[in-house]
Parts: sequence; C-alpha cells; structure tokens
Amino acid sequence: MRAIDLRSDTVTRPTAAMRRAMAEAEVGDDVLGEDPTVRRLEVLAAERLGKEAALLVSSGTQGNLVALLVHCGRGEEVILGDESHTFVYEAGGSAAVGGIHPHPIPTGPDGELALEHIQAAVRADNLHFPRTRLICLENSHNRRGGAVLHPTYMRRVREVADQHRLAVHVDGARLFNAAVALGLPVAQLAEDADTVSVCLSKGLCAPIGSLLCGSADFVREARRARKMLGGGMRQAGVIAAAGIVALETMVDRLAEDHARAHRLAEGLAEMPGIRICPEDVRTNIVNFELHRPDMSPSALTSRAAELGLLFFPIGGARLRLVTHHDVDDTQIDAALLILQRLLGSAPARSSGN
Ligand code: TLP
Repeated sequence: MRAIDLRSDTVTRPTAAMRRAMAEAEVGDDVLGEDPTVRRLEVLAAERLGKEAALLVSSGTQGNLVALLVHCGRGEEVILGDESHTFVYEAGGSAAVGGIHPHPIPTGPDGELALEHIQAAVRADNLHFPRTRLICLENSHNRRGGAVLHPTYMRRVREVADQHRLAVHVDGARLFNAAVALGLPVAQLAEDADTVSVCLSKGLCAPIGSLLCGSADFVREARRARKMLGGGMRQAGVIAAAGIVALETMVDRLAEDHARAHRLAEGLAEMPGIRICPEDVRTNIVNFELHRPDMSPSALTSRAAELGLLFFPIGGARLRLVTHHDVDDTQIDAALLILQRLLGSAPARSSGN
C-alpha cells in the first residue's frame, strides 16, 4: 500500500494535463528570450499578481535569493522573521552569496512581524550600522501553520517601509493558498509588496518552478542575478507549460486541501497530549505540539511511518502535516486512524518509549 505522504505539498506530482502540456510545449532558448511558453507563463503570472513583469526561476529558494540580491547590496540589511523560511531553511544563501546581513525579529503566532519590532529594527543613518534596505514577509507562513497575512496588515507594513524608503518582498511560496483562504484575488495580497515570489511546485502540483514578480526594472535586474546563480535555463518551456496549467486550473481546488487540513486538526485536537487550535488552521499546513511522557515527536514520526503515514517533526515539541492534491478524503480518514491508534489513549504513567 502506498504511504500517506503528509510531509509536504512539494511531494505532489504533475497531473496528466501537465504532462501532456509539457510534451507538446513549444520551446526556444530562454536565455536568449526566445522561449514562447516561458514568455506566456511570465506574462500570465505578472497579470495574476498585478505586477509589471515576472521571471521564471528554478525554485522558491532561488526566487527569494534573487530577490534579496537585487534589493540589497553587500553589507546591507534585510529585516525578516526569525521563523521565516528565508532565515531558517535557505542555507544562509543571501549571506553566503550576497553578503547580505540578516536582521531577524520575532515572528508572531499569526505569522506577522509586529510593526513596532520592524520600526525598532530599522537602522539609523550612522556609519557604524549596516544600511537597512528590505522587509521580507511570508504568506502563508510555513512555520506558523500556514497562517495568512491580510491585506490590511500588508498596508501597514507598506506605510512603515515608505517612511524609511525600504522595499518589501513577500515569500509567497503559498500565496495562492492564502488568497483562497481569504477569498481575495491574489493580486490584492501582493499589492503593497514591491516584489513577490510564488511557487508552482507546491499545492499547484507543477514539477518545477517559481515566479518572481515585480516592476519591469526589477525583473531586468533579477534576470541578471538568476544568470549569475546558474539559473538561466534553455528550453525551459517544458517546465513553463506545466506552470501555465497550474495557474489556470489548480488554484481554486486548494480549498479542498484546506478543508482536509481542518479535518485533520479537529481530529488531532481530540487526542490526549496534543496541542492544536483547529480554528487557526486556515490553509493546508497543520502544525501541532506533542506533549506526552510516553512518546517524543521523533518517536511518533517513526511509529507513524511504520504504519504508512509520513510527516515531519519541525523542532522541539512541534510536528507538521501538510495536505495536498495527492491525498484524498479516504487517506485523511486513514491518517487519523493511525494517529488515533498511536495517541488515542491517555499516556501510561510510567514512560515507556
Ligand atoms: N518549503 C519546504 C521546505 O523547504 C521546508 C516545505 O516542505 O515546506 N518559501 C516557503 C515559505 C517554503 O515553504 C518553501 C519550501 C520555500 C520558500 C522554498 O521553496 P523550494 O523548495 O522550491 O526551494
């Protein structure tokens, strides 16, 4: 029996329609600007995000790195959340490659960076300090259980940024999830950001690719940075073709993943030793805490894997389940049964891991 894979929405495989589109894609040399399918995807993405232009990049990590390289010079500073993907999971790329100084500030439980923390982090004009250039946000927020940032919050961050002449970048790897959860056009969530990166290869099921969107001038510079990183791809239309199918047909169905995530959260909330607020689960990521004397997060993960359910611990007492296109209702029921079997009864008093 195939495992129920809730490790990430990155495990989704391309749909049959994507594979057909890839096989039939018209292609050219994209580094020479001659791939018609890549161009179509970039125009489509820019339109959807309400920006002048877009650039196809190989991954979310590359999109964020290119964005930071264009916004910040060496020794300049980016303000970002201490739980953000860019700070935690991108191998320190912006510091390693760009000499960019990260200035992490606390990430709120709702994924927001408090405005007063942002204000306090902006450096004064003093030769001792790095120059602050950029505020980086994440929507939806991975390590905050898929929490969504509302456009009203984005507007307030924009005001702070304008006050200090800073740019705003949004890591929108799952921005479409946020848009679907809020019932708003995705462009509204991007409106107050200068630049935004969105992933095609997570809930939208494309095999490869992200889009970095912003002004035409920004994207011209981003194209150069992408080349420098070795990200200039040639007949990339085969990738872009799947991306077009993703943007055109896979967005609305994200609501199904959100409903399944919510069901998982409600089931987990019933189990002894689990801490989770189902009402906080708005998108497709279910973070929960395990507090049991008889089982550690890593023990739960490996016992569940033995029973055919895969997910990741994410540090301390925390674990994460992610719903996506390749898990259906029956598998969600089966996942809950496995968790119930492992956690359903109250822990024995003596620890017996
Ligand atoms: N996140 C992955 C892992 O890297 C943790 C996952 O399984 O969730 N921004 C955000 C908010 C992300 O969650 C991710 C991927 C990325 C950027 C990077 O995307 P890729 O994997 O395409 O480089």
